[in-house]
Amino acid sequence: MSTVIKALAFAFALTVLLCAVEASAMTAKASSSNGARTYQVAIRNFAFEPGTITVPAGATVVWVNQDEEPHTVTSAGSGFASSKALDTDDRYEAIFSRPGTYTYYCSIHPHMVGTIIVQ
Ligand SMILES: [Cu+2]
Repeated sequence: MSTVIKALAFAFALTVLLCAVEASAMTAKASSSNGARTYQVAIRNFAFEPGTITVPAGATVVWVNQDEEPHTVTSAGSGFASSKALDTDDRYEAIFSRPGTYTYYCSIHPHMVGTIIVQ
């Protein structure tokens, strides 16, 4: 194979690869903007902030532990799945598809409580 043909083959392969990467990036963007909304709750200074949030049905709630101590997001009922212990900067997500009031607490520090109201 001549050097020119090799160079052309490489350029073609690179173009195909870049197109594939771009296509997958577009797919990821489309799937994250399909109407579902994400709400963040910080875990900071041994408290959930905000302590109570109201979200639409289908929303995703993301907790982020900003403390140096581990915390959990533990459902007070069976309304949603509880987290494991979250270390500093760990995130935990839950999707709330049904309207209702969901209370939760930290199993390590049970005085830490929070409420998700799903409308
Ligand atoms: Cu805690």
